[in-house]
Formats: sequence, C-alpha cells, structure tokens
Amino acid sequence: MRHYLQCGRFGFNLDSKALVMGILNVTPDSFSDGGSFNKLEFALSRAEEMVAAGAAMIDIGGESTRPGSPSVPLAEELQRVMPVVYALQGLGVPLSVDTCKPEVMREVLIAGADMINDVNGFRAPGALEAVRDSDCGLCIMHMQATPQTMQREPHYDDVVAEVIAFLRERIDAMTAAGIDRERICIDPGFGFGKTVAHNYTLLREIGRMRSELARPVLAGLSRKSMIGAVVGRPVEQRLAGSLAGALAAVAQGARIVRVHDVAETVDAIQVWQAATSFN
Ligand code: 7PJ
Repeated sequence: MRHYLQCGRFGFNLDSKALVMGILNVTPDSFSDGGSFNKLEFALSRAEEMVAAGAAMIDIGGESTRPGSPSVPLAEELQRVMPVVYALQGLGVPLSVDTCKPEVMREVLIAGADMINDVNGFRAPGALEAVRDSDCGLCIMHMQATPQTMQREPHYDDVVAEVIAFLRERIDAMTAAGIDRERICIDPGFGFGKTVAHNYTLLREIGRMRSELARPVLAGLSRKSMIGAVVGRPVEQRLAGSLAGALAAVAQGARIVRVHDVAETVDAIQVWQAATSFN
C-alpha cells in the first residue's frame, strides 16, 4: 500500500481514489457577523455541509496565508482555532489544522486534531517535536520566502527539481526525528512564491513529485490567482476554472485536493474516476 496515509483517528488507502479536503477559514474576514457563538455555529454548519457534500477531511485555518498577509499572533490564532477543533470532533472526518506555529500544533493535537497542514513545511524551531509523538497526518508544503514577501520576485533555476529537493529534505528531517513516513503527504504549494508559469510547470509534474518521493500529493489551487490568470476572472468567478485545475491535478496523480467548493469538486472527480483507469 504505497499510498496509505495515517491521519490521527483515521487512515486512508489512496491507491485508487482521490479525496477532497474542504477549506474552513476561521479568520475574522471569513465571517460577516460579530458574535463568537454565531461564528462557531457558522463554522459547524459549514463543516457539516462540506461533509454531506463528500469532503473526506476538513482543513481549519486561522492564519491567513494569502500573499502580503501579516502574521497572526499566537493567542489570536489559538482563540480562532481551538473552539472549532472542539466543536467539530464528532464530524466523522479527519480535522486538519492549517498552521505554522508549534504551539498551535501542540494545542490542537491535544484537542483532537488529526492532521497538521503546515505551509512552512515544519521548519519552525520546535515544529517536528510538536508533532512527533502523535499519529497525526502531516502535510509538508513548499513555499519560497514568506507570505509577506513570497510574490515579490519568485525565482528558480529549475522549479520542479527545487521543490522536490525541498520536500525530500523535509521528509528526511521528519523521518530522522522518528516520524513514520505513512503520516506524510506532500504539496508543491501553488501560489506560494511562484509565478503563474512556475505553478503550471509544477502542476504538470505532480507525477514526478509523487514517483520520486513516494508519498501522496495534496494540491491546493482552488480559486487561486493561477486560475484567475488563465480565465481572467475575479476570485468569486473561478469555480469552473478551479474544477478544471482540480481534475488536472488528479489526472497528474494528486490524491487530495484542497478546495472551497466541495460538492462541485466531488462530482467532478467522481465522473473523472468513472471515466478513467486510475493509477
Ligand atoms: C494551501 C494551503 C495550499 C496547503 C493555503 C488559499 C491560501 N495548504 N493553505 N496547500 N493554500 N497544504 O487557500 O488560497 O495550496 S491558504
């Protein structure tokens, strides 16, 4: 089972299927009303809706990592994420938390999170130690520079080779720390310190990433500027483009796609899988 992924309370055999991870943003700009109870109710109903639509996991994010975003203080991020992790415990799917902070990783794992999704690839001092002694899933993403600076002037001599080398180094650091490979999935990090051309080169080479590193690939391109750049549409009109991007990623061998529009993506992938021999 080359594509088994251990994810806390859950485990997935990804040999012959691709999963959809639904995005649940818990940043203040993702809610229109003020009260904290309403926020929690809203997060819970969004998550339930995504699971009903076929999401196999939910990715909870309290730290906006959009280009140019300021970093969020620790206390603030904990305040946003912890109540949601507790509230979603009974959802029946793995709860992933999108964070770079070792302190947040420790707290959410105690609260029952099943996966840590780190756009910084677990490079912060203490990150490996924070996740080592649990059996949570780990998504290692590649990012050049930081969210504040990454889109200034992304440069690579060979983007695919450099992203693979980075992911390999992180996998090696994690396994050297005693972390089981079966917990790890890898992500090229679309839009994180990449031009549109870099992003599409990486998309075409997902198969190489997967075969060289022998871990499942997670792809996140939902509504991103690499879609906007091709279709010439603002973020709220990128659904069709995002579906095509998700299918392209699955066709290239991605096993998890991280999306906003779960129902539509699940349908698209189901038809894709019915129509192709999947490997
Ligand atoms: C990604 C992510 C991604 C992973 C974000 C956005 C920006 N985590 N977190 N991969 N993107 N693993 O959703 O537009 O591509 S935040």
